[in-house]
Amino acid sequence: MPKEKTLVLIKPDGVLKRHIGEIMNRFERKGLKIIGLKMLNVKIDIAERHYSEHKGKPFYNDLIEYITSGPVVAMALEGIDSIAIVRKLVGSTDGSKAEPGTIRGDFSMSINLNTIHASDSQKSAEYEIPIFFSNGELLDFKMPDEKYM
Ligand code: FUP
Repeated sequence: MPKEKTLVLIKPDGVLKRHIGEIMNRFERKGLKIIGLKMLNVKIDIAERHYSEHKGKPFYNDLIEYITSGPVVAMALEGIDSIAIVRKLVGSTDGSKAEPGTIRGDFSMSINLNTIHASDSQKSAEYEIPIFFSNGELLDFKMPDEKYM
């Protein structure tokens, strides 16, 4: 399995309910490496690029309005098979149905305020990461425990 990079956004409900630390802790304790990190207010043009695949869907306008409504934490995570592993930790889209123990299952009760975004494929990760991070903002370093991962 190759090392992959994936994009995670802690959405405004996750930030405003003070879950940043707990969510990041779940990724770290699993063994994922944080290689990029920032907090930002997402501007409309960035939101539209990020969610371009959903343009025209009934929930699109609410989605854009929501992701631009408050602070977001963006992070790039790296690890072997990290895209699938992160999606598993995140849980299914609708917080009201997501399994307990997953981030959405533990912190969200709805599909629209579902606390977190994570890239769903290699293609999405390659599209999404550069929307939030320039090359120079992604760090290349080794963790001392990588041989145990
Ligand atoms: P996910 O990959 O799990 O984030 O889910 P999708 O890519 O299908 O949807 C992107 C975002 O659109 C979700 F995080 C929440 C929102 N959404 C709705 O609000 N209503 C829907 O019916 C589907 C998605």
